[in-house]
Amino acid sequence: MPLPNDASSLSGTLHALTRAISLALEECALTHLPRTSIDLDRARVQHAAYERLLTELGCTVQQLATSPDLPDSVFIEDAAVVLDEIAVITRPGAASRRPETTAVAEALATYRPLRATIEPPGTLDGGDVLRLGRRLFVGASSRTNEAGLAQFRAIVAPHGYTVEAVPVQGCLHLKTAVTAVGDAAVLLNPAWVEAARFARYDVVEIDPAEPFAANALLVGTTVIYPAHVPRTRERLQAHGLDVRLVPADELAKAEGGLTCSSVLFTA
Ligand code: CIR
Repeated sequence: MPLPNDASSLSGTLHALTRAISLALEECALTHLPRTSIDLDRARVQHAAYERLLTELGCTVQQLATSPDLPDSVFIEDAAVVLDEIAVITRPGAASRRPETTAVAEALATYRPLRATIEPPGTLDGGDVLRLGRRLFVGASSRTNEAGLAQFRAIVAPHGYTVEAVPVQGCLHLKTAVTAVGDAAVLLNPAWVEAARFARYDVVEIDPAEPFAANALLVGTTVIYPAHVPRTRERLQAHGLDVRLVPADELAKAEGGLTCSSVLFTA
């Protein structure tokens, strides 16, 4: 099976780390959405469907436990960036999320002996890191600061990655605004990120009626996509992409998309 763009260019087993939904999910951090009530059971059913689809697509899914003091832990992507050679343990921009990284670092120790950690005053959320080949785009967002970005660049440069800072406005993370939908194709909301930054790629724009529709998860050549944004889904399909839908509107109330709920890598 082709490997996921965001995960690795190595051969081996494709792993998806996920994390259980905390009982305290309703106390999640929010930046661009009003707080609304979240149906925990419904969120769990949707998360399980997501994990099942990852399994179906060839991933070995490992779900980490959580606790009531980690409201946002299901959004595991923000705690680490796993590259072929190294795992970078982040220092999330929201202080409430910093304790999430301990268990994620422990789980990754099995797969990536080489690890580095973002240190204060740096902050970096995994949701701000978009990988396209050996190029890493990093969102300058409210969660990732200059010090975090500079540390990240210094960590990954020796492994042959280039880092490009990208301003993000109007949304939480870079990957709320743009994600990979192919080796050289991106899905993008031009209101939140400058499309010209991605001019070297094949760009699919979201339908303007669905601003949160730019977050898709690419696994191999399949695009895992939220069922609640049909207009943009039609655009992806018209582009010839293989799209598989999952229900995702409950975790979306906590400002989570599809990339957020897993860390994908090959080992
Ligand atoms: C937060 O504000 O941190 C969470 N409520 C949502 C995080 C979503 N993660 C992501 O986009 N990578």
